Amino acid sequence: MNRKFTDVFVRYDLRLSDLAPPAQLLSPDPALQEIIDSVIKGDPIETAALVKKYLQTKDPLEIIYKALIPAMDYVSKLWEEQIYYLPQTMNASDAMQVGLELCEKKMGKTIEKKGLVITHTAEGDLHDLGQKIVNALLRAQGYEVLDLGNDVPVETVVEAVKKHKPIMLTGTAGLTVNVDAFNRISTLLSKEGIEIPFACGGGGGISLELINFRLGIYGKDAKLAPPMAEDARRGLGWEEIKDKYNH
Ligand code: B12
Repeated sequence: MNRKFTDVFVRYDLRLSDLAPPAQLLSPDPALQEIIDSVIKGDPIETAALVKKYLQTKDPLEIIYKALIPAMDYVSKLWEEQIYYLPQTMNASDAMQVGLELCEKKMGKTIEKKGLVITHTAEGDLHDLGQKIVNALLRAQGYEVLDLGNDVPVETVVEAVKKHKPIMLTGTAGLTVNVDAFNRISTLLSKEGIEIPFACGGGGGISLELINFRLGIYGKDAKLAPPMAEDARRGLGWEEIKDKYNH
């Protein structure tokens, strides 16, 4: 009997997959390169073990900026080039998160992030895979992400925005009918005088024509989330960002 429970949950299809690209040399330091490889491979257990090992001799910031972030940057490129699919991207993101948390624990504080983005999947909607990719790509680019989950009531989203004051809000949905929830969020935020960009995306049931409400910006692909957040961070208003992306 297999008593190693960590083996039970291993995705052997991914482990054996020949989709995995050849190891990419991103650091001249073999220790950092080992961490990079484990993140690209998407193995959170290995990443945790390596980060713990190298934290004994290395500065946590060096591990973050010279291994974890470049590794995830590379994974973002693999996603954009459609070499990596959802499972590989999510596994890599999990590995990076685990490593980041260990480094931050060692430092006793979190690293300075570029800005906070709140993400959610619409009220009534369970299609949250797009949101998970958005989270991963934003985190890879140094943004702090507050993930409210799926099927999030409109009021909860509005309360979270009021409380945490993000630079941008995102919404994901699969069902056409749930665009109404985005619309209600936009109305409630506008009533409160909160004018942040609200980037909305989703497959199947969601299209550019539906994202026609105030604050609403259409995101066809998750890879657009980091440049949109960058625009928000640089101080562009929702209308300017909408002009850039809604076509
Ligand atoms: C997987 C799936 C499910 C899974 C969802 C699992 C999960 N955890 O997400 C399950 C089985 C639960 C499901 C259930 C249902 N589903 Co469904 N589902 C799908 C399917 C096949 C794929 C969706 C998906 O995950 N794609 C992969 C992800 C990665 O893509 P994505 O979400 O589109 O995100 C991408 C972009 O949209 C964008 N993006 C997304 N969010 C954001 C945000 C920002 C800021 C940016 C920039 C970009 C961005 O980036 C992502 C990639 O780069 C679609 C078909 C389709 N063509 O979309 C139907 C689909 C969405 N489902 C549909 C339906 C009808 C249902 C059900 C009602 C079926 C039923 N009768 O029970 C239920 C409803 C459940 C509910 N309340 O939500 C319909 C919707 C039709 C419509 N017009 O409303 C679709 C279109 C199928 C169809 N052709 O009829 N479904």
